[in-house]
Amino acid sequence: MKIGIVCYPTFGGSGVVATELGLALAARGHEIHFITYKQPVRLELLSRHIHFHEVSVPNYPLFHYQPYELALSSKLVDMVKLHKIELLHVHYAIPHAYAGYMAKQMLAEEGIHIPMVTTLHGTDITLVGSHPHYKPAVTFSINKSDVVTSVSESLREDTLRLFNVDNGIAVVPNFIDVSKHENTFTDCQRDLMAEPHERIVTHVSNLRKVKRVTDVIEIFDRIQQKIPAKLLMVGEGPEKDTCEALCVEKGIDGKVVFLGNSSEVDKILCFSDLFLLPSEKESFGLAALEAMASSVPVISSNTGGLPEVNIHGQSGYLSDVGNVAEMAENAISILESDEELRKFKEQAREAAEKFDTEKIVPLYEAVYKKALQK
Ligand code: GMT
Repeated sequence: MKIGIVCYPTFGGSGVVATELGLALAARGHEIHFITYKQPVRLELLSRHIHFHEVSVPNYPLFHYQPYELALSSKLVDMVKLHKIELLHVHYAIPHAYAGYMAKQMLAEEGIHIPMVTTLHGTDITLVGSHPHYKPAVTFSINKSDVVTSVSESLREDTLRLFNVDNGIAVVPNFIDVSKHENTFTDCQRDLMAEPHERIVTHVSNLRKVKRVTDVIEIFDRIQQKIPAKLLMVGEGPEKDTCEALCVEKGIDGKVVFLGNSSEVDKILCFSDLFLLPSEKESFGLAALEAMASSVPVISSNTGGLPEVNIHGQSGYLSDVGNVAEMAENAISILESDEELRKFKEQAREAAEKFDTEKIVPLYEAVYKKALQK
């Protein structure tokens, strides 16, 4: 099948899922066309089955805001016609589903029918999408999609609660290639980051308020009072300065390393002992799944889709948002005993296997079939 994938090309989870999906579909023989404003970060290899088409928005002085949706919908029309794309899969409702629907209508005028699948990722619904300035357009685009999917049951419920949706929503969870995260602990450069007797605690995100990154520091502060440990903070974002200042205030800045954005998260996870994700909202928590696939147990909040991914008492522990004392206690209970840590590492990996690429990508293929029949 020839599939056009529209996504954000950045480090965010929706872009990562869209890119990994495109790569997995290409490996299964489909022809994939990524259509976005920059080559997606995880799309290193272009091949016979993988193409990238850049959307550029010409700068014109009259425009106070650049009309990206317009440029995207025009590009979609051109690419569908040129490459005979059979289906559009748009990730993140804003503005992709809206632009996709415009393209669909323009193509219909020329007698070309192209089904559109929209995947909702979370913030497009729970944060930005439900803002009154966007809500009518988001509701419209959801209802006009041929098939809508959400990355968790929790996000499906949120969408039905927040929007006037008259379209069904299928849950297709995020996925991971577990074979790529085989954690052998042989080539990990652990000693670069910590002393042999120290535990390594890791957090990966875009360091936004919604991730409650100051809770990460609070939890780690409690952990390091009981157990020798280092904290690795991976990612860039608006809360970074606040976190750095908090580490200085607590006198733990020597134990916290801010690594910035990294395309080698798997290598960092390889030598991590525990992953912290105390988010305010999280439709799925792909970062937690990546950690689990690398045999790293997860201490997280119980918000949104996290309980569908991180299984309490198995792959880690869940607590109410903001309950840093309980999160720290649970973290210490895993880290203080080698035996307990080994058990949770194994269990985390087992829980991740449910979301293996091999199991989830066929669900998307079934969704495409359904959309093509409409
Ligand atoms: O929250 C982020 O880090 C970025 C955001 C995005 O849109 O890329 O992530 C959302 O989509 C991910 C992939 O489906 C999910 O794993 C994240 O849980 C979700 N983030 C939120 O719901 C806050």
